[in-house]
Amino acid sequence: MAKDIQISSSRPAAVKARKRACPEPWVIGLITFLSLIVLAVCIGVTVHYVRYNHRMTHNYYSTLSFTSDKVYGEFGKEASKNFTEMSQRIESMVKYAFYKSPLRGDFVKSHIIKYSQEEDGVLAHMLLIFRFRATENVDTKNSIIQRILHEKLQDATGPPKLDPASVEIKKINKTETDKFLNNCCGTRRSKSARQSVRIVGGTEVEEGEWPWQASLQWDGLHRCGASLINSTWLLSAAHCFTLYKDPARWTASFGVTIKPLKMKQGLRRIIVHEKYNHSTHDYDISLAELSSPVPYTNTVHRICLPEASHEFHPGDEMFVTGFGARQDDGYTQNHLREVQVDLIQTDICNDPQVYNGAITPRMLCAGSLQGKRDACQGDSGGPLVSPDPRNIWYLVGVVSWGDKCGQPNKPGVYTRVTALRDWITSKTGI
Ligand code: 4AZ
Repeated sequence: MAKDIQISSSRPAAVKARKRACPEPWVIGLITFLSLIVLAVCIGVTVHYVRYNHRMTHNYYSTLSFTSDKVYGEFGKEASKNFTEMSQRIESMVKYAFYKSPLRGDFVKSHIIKYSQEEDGVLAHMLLIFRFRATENVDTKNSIIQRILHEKLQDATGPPKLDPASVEIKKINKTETDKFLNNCCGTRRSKSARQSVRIVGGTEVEEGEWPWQASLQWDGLHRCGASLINSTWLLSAAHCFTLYKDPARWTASFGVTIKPLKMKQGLRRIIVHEKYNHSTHDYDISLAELSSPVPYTNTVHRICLPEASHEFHPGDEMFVTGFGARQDDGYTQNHLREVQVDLIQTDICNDPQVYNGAITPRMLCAGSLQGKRDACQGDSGGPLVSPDPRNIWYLVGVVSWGDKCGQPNKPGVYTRVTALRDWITSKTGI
């Protein structure tokens, strides 16, 4: 009986609830219709936003003639101080010209790749890089760029004295642009937004970040680092070759991993500095000639050598890279690593509690007096590098020696490239 009462009293309520939960078909239709409209509008807005904001890189090869109080011979040599200063001046004049123009939001940078001598002046050869919106008509850009340079460079204050009317522009593709950049020394591709954590205390790098880094291998086993200074010469440390002298058993590999390697080359000749002293580590420098030239690519190309008179200063940005151990007595690493180091003044490095006078004029110290950031076994011969204001990278030092790795007051000691710059020229013509 109680059961009957329950059934009869609850059934009408359930029916009512079901009726309320089920909307009319036309309401369902309306909701679906409105949802589709909202979705279509969202997709439309997103597509428009992406299309409007998506930018494509466009590259141009441009020449510009100018005169200067300096003669061509003073600045025509790539990686010289005068080359850098002249390039910086012209690049900033060009940048300023675009900043005052309707293309200010599209201009990325200009990059001088070389100079050539003309009858009544000098021709600067440069790459111009823009990022245009996908919606823009790029066919008309050549003439706009040319006109802006004609007009806006008129009032650029020198020296040098530019001839804006001489500007010529040619659109080039990415492959051609890369080829020009890879032929220049010390260029790097901008790295992706990877956190730069800071060998000992370092971090693994991406392909192409340090394109001049080589691994020197004896019978296929990594022994030392080296730097590519042109398509046939590697610069390394003398001590890498003290026990192993036969070039036929050495190979040089390129790329961020030892296995698999990106490119491999045999050695034809090894030149060790005549004054290399094994016990003091003085003149710890060597040259290795490759059996055939390496073709330059985005991931394999040369570093610039500083002039003998160039001075690096504490506070300059510097990195050391290598496949060496992560700690004293550790293992060779299969993946290339980098670590940021500080240049340490020689008088501080020669302090009694540091290296007590062992640092000669052919050496420099870099790392940290607190320890941790350092090169280690297996990094020897590899590069210590620093960028100039144009972000072109120079070889400052060659990993040479140190008291263990990453110890406080025992920074890494490097062969000072500027001190042996003329020796490098005498052997290679570079
Ligand atoms: C080495 O034995 C070595 N901490 C290289 C660099 C340093 C120490 C040792 C610097 O190849």
